[in-house]
Amino acid sequence: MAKIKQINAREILDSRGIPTVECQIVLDNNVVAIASSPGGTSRSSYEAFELRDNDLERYEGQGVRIAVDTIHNVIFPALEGMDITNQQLIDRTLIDLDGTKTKSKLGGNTLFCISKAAVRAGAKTVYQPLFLYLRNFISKEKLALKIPTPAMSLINGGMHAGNNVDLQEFYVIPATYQNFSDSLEMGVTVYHKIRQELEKNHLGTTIGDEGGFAPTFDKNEDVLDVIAQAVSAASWRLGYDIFLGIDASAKNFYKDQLYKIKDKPTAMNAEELISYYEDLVKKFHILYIEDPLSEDDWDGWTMALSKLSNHSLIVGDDLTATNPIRLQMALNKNTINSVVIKPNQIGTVLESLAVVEIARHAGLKIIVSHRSGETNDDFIADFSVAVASDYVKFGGPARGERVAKYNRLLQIEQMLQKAGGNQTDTTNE
Ligand code: 2PG
Ligand code: MG
Repeated sequence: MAKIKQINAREILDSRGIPTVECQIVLDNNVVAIASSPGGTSRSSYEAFELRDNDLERYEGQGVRIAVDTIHNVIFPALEGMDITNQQLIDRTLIDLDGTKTKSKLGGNTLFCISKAAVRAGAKTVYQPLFLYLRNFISKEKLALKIPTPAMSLINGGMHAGNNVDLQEFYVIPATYQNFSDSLEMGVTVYHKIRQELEKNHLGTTIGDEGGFAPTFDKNEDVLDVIAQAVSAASWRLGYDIFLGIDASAKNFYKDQLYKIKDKPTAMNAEELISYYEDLVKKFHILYIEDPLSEDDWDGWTMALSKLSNHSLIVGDDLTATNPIRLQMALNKNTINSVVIKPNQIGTVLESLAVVEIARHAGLKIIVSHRSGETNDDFIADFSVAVASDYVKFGGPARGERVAKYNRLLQIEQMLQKAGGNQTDTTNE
């Protein structure tokens, strides 16, 4: 039985140049595992609290030295000597040490990197790849191992870009009939075709926070036009080979119970916004609509599901916040048929796996997602395979912190191919 011998934590930077927490767990068998926490820009009001120093003399108050000290002085003494494979006890201890519903005492960012590093150290100890080790903590009726389909955010808007686009993310989603590496290649090919389309139209090709292009446009719909042109320039058929998706993140253009986007002269109520989406669905084969309404516009959400779910996945993210109570509310109110899982929104690995179980039971499609502020930690790639998620969204194929996750999925795909489906043959890479 390997035990926790030491925990070192430090403040590092995420991909937005904002501090985040990294920690290293050392075991008495000399195994060392490192993990770091991501952070969101367009955060749900219902996700775990992020502990920041609020010391305006450093990083505009965003420093995480208090979190680092908390790891050394509060968390390490509680976890020292604990069996690393007893993840239930480790996560339980973290939750109890915090003792609040929203992790507001110690911070979800503080707890999450410890929980992740512990899982990683456990996997190394038993010589299992992380995605297989994680399956020890999910239900007995395990789904077949598969690599999810990438939903790649190839144009960034909203809070993820300095442009004028209201909707936050525009996805290209290859049809699910092919394997991961072929899907990835398709998405990347469209990415390069989009660059050519933007250059042809004298639009900017700088990229946003999540590795998608971030030019300015007259209307949100024009973004979809450019992507549709890029898909056809690659000789693929929209609605057959490739589908489009959006993360509206509608809370960011919701004010006084109305939604204001530049495509329409006046602000819209929920019904009008839904009929705007209906037009887009017809015109562009929109398979995936995330956060079409604001996070507390429950009636709007119920209407969206009933009107749009014949053709599209209606996906909760800000709405559900990887939180079991919010997810249950969303199910009771008939608002979604799909859900985003971002483990840092809840704060520990096992709590995120429990939310996946609820979603799976309810028959929802599952999308495992990065955050806009990422590090090169590729944990969510393994997590997505462990839970056999339907899709992943890891951003555009640019910026190391995005590509790290896609590259990890390529590694896992090869490991699974080599093992020929025999899980026990998979070497610990
Ligand atoms: C989202 C996420 C990731 P953020 O809204 O889905 O793309 O954004 O991490 O800024 O919350
Ligand atoms: Mg979202």
